[in-house]
Amino acid sequence: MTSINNVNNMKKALRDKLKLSYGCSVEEASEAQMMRAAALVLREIMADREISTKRATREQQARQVHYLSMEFLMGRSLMKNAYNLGLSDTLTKALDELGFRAADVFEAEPDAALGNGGLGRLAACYLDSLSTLEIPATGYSICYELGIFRQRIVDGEQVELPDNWKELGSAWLVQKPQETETVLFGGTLRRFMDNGRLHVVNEGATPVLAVPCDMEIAGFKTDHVNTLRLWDAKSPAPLDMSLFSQGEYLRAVEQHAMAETIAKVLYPEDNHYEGKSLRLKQQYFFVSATMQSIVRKHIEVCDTVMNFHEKNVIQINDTHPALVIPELMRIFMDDAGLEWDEAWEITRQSVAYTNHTVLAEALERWPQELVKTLLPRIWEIIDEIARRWQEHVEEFYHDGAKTAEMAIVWDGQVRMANLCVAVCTAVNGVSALHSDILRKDLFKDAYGMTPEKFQNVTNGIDHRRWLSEINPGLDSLIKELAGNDDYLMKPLELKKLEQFADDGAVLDRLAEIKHANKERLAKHVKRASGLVLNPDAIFDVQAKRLHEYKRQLLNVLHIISLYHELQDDPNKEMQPHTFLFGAKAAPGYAVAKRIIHLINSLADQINNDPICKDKLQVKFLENYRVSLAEILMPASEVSQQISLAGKEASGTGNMKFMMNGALTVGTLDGANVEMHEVLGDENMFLFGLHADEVVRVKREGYMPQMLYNRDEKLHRVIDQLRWGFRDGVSYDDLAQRLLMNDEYMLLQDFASYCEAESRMSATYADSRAWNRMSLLNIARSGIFAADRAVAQYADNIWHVPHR
Ligand code: 26Q
Repeated sequence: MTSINNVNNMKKALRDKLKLSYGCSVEEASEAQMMRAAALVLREIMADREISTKRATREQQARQVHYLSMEFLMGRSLMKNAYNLGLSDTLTKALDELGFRAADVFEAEPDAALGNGGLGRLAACYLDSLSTLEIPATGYSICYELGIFRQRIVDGEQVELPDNWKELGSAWLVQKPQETETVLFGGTLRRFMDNGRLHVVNEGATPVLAVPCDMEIAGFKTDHVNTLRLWDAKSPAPLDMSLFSQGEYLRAVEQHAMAETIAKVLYPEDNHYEGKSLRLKQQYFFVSATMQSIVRKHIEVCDTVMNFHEKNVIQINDTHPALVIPELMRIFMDDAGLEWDEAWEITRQSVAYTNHTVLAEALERWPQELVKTLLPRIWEIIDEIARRWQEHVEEFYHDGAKTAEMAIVWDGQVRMANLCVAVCTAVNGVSALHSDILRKDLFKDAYGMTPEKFQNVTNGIDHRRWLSEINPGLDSLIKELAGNDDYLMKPLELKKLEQFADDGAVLDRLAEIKHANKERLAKHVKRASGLVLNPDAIFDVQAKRLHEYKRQLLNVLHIISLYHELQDDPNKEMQPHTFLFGAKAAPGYAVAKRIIHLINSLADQINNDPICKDKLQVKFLENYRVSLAEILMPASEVSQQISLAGKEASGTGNMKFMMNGALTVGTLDGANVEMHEVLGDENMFLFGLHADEVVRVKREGYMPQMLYNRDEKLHRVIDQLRWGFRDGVSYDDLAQRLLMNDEYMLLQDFASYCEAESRMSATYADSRAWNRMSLLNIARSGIFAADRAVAQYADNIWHVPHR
């Protein structure tokens, strides 16, 4: 292998790859071709290291982590891999010298958007830390042909387009057909005795082939390279005519149809469960392929499954891969010949579960009949686990209500969260408050039985990507002030910045960096939509999936009230304010789509009203995604984290904003609580009810109409929704929703929110105070690094050593 250590041999390697895979010269190559050539150059380095890493793991028989997730929201990889391999400057220079604009080559890479939002992006950040901390680990998911849809805004409304990413994005994927697994669906069970043992076989099942597409995951400042294994679905039977003549026509077509659809598309719902049979097929497909592959490799090394739990730990990312539990039992009993009790002990000690939501509508409950027909053997095993669990609970509590609450199978449904809680060795939430709610509310009875199972691991983000890579100005300043780049491996070193909190020159430079990043974003927005953002206005940003509990609508209500103030007094002195939104709505979530339309109607009104000139702007950024977040975060000054307290499990966008120096306007929800712990009241803008107050007010009877009648400003804002704006669209439906029910208590928190926003604006006017707060936010953001979170999983849940 060519070792690449300078610009010249990088240039040569790029030329060679272009020649080999496209038969073209540098002069003839497009940006996309150059991007793929660069990917090949880096992959060659990573492939060698991946092989060595695997060999070392095998030889040491080290305990391995298997991170199962229906989503990995990877985004782009070229810059990331170059960065981790210590080659980003070399690559950038080489591309420049070959006559390319390096930025254009990086931008030619499509996002690998195999996820909806927080949960998927978290999995991607953790892969980076797993490699960097030198933990032997593999991620597993589905190689969806279509990632999260591309969003277009047409006449103010969201339109979904297919995200065909693989054509160009497959630069990072290596097919491993020799490691194909077969997954069985349907069929009927037959039992027979042989050698005094009961055997179970599935006859007439529909097989689907699972073909691995692997992606190498390089760590930072290490040769350790892990793998992300994405399973592609293929039909075992080619649709050929010879089969038809044998009367196998329907069977062949069915097999094909099944294989064709399974890996077709990522479900675009986020924090919402729908009992679609294709979704269940996807889950079992990737879980079964993964577990067969893991057990096979384990036996190759250890010759027995009896020590499986000592050498492997399976992390279940939300309940979506929960079928690993019955699938492992099935493999141990039906394939490896263990008895129930043996299989149970090994399974139990191998699995750990992370919960990511407490919203009732997001908890998976599969119809028992669906599980039974699609996965007959899995159903039997679940049913038996459920029966034994129920016995155990009855024995412990002697309380029918609790038995019902905690049941795994109840009322014709399989409750996946209860299955995970009953079986797993560890159950964790993703922020202090969220883990507390799991213990005291959602899983309180299970907590009463096994309190030691319940843990917290507050989420973290890949700070190398989300600060160093995407905000080079800030990265340089930090390194210069520290005199080293230690923060890259030790994020808590950011703390050292605090000594510059009162250094005017440093604060000025921080402000300059932010301003330059704002101009960069403004340029991007101008190119994409024509709107000219005012770079001297506060960039006040809410970027996250659109969901009622996240309360984008509360943000809108406040903007309308500011607009009213301007209408009442067009000469009013006010801090210029630019509100930015980025959000995808699930295609079937009508209310969320209405809110997007509303934001666009409001933007149209405000951006075209002369009284708002140089004072107020609103912009909905189309197609929010990882690569857009990478431009947005460094340019943001205010981070909106305004969910109703108790609803947002953690949030991770909040951490990205903070790390890039934005100040938070937020409720005490999710990880905002930990942010508040390190920042204090004086370095963020808190408002709204606390989680326990939400519960109390709801219990005592919440009456949004009273608030509407009592608060004049609020009254006028709600009425404005009814009349709508200059495009003539009425939002009476949204107004009614707030007045009649207001499930997420927007009206309750409205006054407090307006007050926090005006405190924030007043602070912004004092740029010295603002920049000081911004610096302290960056300095104290180190605890939100994924390295810290993954180290906690390693120490407390997986029990594996790490760097
Ligand atoms: C389930 C069944 C059928 C179809 C779709 C789904 C589904 C898909 C995605 C359910 C939930 C999700 C995603 C949830 C999610 O992203 N949760 C977020 O996880 C983050 C990482 O822990 C937290 O920071 C956020 O607070 C949480 O909302």
